[in-house]
Amino acid sequence: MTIDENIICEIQNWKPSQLFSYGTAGFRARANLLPPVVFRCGILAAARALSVPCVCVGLMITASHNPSEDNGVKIIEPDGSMLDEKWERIASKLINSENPREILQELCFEENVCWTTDSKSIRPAVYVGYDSRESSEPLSRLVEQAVKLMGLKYKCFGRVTTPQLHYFVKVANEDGIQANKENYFQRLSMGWDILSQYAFADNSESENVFRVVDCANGVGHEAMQDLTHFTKIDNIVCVNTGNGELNKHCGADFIQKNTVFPIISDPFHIKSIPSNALVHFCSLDGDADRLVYFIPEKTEYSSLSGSSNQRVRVLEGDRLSVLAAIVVKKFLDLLQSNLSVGVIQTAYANGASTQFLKDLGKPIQVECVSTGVKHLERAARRYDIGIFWEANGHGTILFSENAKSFLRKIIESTTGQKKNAALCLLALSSIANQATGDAICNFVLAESLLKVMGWQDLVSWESLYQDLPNCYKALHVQNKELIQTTDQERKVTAPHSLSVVMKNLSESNPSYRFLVRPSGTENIVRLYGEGPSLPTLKCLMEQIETVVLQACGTPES
Ligand code: G16
Repeated sequence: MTIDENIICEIQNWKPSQLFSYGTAGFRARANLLPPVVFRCGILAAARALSVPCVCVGLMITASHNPSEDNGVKIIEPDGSMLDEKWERIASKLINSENPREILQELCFEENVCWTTDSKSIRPAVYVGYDSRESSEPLSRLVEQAVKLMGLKYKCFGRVTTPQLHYFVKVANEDGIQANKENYFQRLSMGWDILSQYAFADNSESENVFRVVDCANGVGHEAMQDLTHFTKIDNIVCVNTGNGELNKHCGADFIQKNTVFPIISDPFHIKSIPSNALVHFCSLDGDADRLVYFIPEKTEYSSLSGSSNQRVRVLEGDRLSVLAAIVVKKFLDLLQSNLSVGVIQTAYANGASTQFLKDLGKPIQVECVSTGVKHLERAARRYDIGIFWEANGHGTILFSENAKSFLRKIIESTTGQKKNAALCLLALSSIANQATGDAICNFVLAESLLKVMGWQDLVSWESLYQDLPNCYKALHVQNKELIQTTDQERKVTAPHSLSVVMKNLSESNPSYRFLVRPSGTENIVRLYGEGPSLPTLKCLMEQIETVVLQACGTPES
């Protein structure tokens, strides 16, 4: 099939000045380097939409937790999940190619992409959304150009969170409904209302609980505002609503990695909270797909607003997994069901959380997979109910069709406790984003789960188990790609010197565990370790750090 020469010509005009690779969550770089990447991604998203029967695919412009001067682009599959791995490889090839004609032709033969723009048949759409970065809206106009050049429909949702766009794509394809923010929030609200009726009844709320949400000065603030409009959740106080810099000294990634209280750029909000209130603090990241909770060590929180070195204890993704698993199990035990439940973690999960989950026993099964939402999600979908969270706060609970129809049957055929348990589980499936991990949904989810457990403060949740002492480091090196891993990233296979040192250290210190891997979103190597004694751990990690720097080179100053 001949490809329209205009398409070839335009793609050739947009050639990136450096090599890019489709990383953990798409292409990311300084925003000024991205226009050619984004244009070519627009073409690729259109090609993906043409390769399968679908209503639409998605394209999100965001660099999530990365600094405000960065940006990024990622494509969303028709079912709302992350881009298929085969297409990730095609994306990297197309973005870097000197000869895009060849790759486009390959797509005709291998992926059935029909490139003619004069087709009378209904063309699918590319749904586009972007975060609050200054560079995002201008980049979206390049996607529009590319998608229209391909003869596809372009539908822009403007500023939305990444998980909202995943949701819009999923429901447009699978439920055939008009995807919009209203039905996104109505589902959340419906879930909360059902739980309020059937599961919260006996904990006379508490309206002394305040929920302080650090919005990372990102697009999550707009979604939180909509949430307060659509749901009956009381006492939500949003901070870092956009007066300060995106992700700078605030947001989920900053809190999780630094364990300090965020700098709050609009402290007047927090000062209005009564001094005797119980406060749930949590942080979203820049595109609101991650959520972590935290407990400040200092209790006079109203004086914390400007401080940057006040320590906090973080309740990260592992804790959300554990909370979800306990509640799901509690309801399932009432139903005496045979539904399978998997909890999926990565090697960053604290070993104490893994042990706690294993000790919960049937029906909970625990699995470890490589970093990246796509790996966790794929594993979670193998269970009737799949709970997945990365330690950094990405995650959700996925309910299979089998699980939902089982619950519906129980609701129709029983009464009393059993019926209520099924209603509550179905309500959880309406709250948890079924396309991908979502900080806004997870805020409602966590607040619901805490209420189901009857816990007003975060300490009850925290006290479930004690984290093993752990340590995280980000290392700047010359060439992070030299590091290769296997066994869900738990073993290093290259460089040889590093793999030998890590093997020896692990063998001589069996109660310690280490993880070294190149980040797929930043130009760093991530080091994680845990074990019974923090001083020993730090000392062992220093040895690893030295070898990483020797093997991968220290960056040129
Ligand atoms: C992205 C991915 C996550 C991953 C994180 C860090 O998150 O979606 O699955 O855990 O990057 O990845 P890496 O360690 O490879 O840098 P986000 O929130 O930045 O989109």
